[in-house]
Amino acid sequence: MKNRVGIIGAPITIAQPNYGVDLGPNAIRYAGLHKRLDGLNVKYEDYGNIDIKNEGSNEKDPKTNLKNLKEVTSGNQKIADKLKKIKSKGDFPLILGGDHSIAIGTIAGLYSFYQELGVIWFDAHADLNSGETSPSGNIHGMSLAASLGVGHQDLTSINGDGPKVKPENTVIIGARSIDEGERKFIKEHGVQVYTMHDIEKRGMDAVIKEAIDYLRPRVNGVHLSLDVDGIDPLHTPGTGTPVDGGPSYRETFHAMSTLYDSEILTSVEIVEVNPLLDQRNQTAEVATDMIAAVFGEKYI
Ligand code: 6HN
Ligand code: MN
Ligand code: MN
Ligand code: MN
Repeated sequence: MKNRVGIIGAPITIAQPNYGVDLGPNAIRYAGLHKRLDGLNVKYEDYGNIDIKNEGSNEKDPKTNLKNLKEVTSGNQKIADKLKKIKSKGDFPLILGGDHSIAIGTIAGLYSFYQELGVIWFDAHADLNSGETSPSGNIHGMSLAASLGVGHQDLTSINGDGPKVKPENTVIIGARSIDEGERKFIKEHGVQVYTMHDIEKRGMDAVIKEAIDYLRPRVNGVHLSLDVDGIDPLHTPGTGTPVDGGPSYRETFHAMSTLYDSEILTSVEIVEVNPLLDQRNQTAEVATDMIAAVFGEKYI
């Protein structure tokens, strides 16, 4: 990575029900993020955390079936603005969440720079719900749909109306908990999904390489959105919506390392680290290991 890395903490928590995910950015810093980047000779500027107001009623709005829409929207507006600022300086964005709703803001901000943005969504979930389909009303389960232009107008119109990424430029990896409405969405819109079945059958190496080869000719930038619940909760218990049966530490590290080698990424975000649900900050440490891998750390 030749550009300087611009680190931003994006501590939104109210797009899901567990408090503590706002502490994710600092937990990752405490786990040694700066030292790891220093060790890789990666230049960076840490811009600290965006000032987010995490106060909402936490009640589903009976009309929209959404919780805290106004607050999640304004937080993501701030994230989009910050993204634009640091991209204008030429930085490579590294965003630390925060719950997964922050992807709405990061991808909206990136849209100003990449009209053909590719997205790799590494997650146990598809995050393709909307008010109509969501079983929970939690907006962190709707962030990919909103980025694709589907969902409440407030969410889809951050940094300009409409889709910020195309379904054919979107790849989900690691999915194993997909809601009924999300299944329909995938079929209708043609998002590329590698579930755990594909990973089990073909191996992570084949899957990540196919994803890279698929995206490379189609896009002019690739954003990695890494939800730590994508990794098996044996390694990352400190997260709000863990799902058993995910890729191991080894498989995930290999995927990150292969992404580094491919030189395809233009931004990275890591989300859903919740130190209050964790044991001895282990989830932030694993998250930091994965960030190190994606910025070039090798075994030897
Ligand atoms: N995440 N599909 C569930 C929901 O409530 O919509 C879980 C969402 C999890 C969100 O992975 O960021
Ligand atoms: Mn997610
Ligand atoms: Mn998830
Ligand atoms: Mn370690």
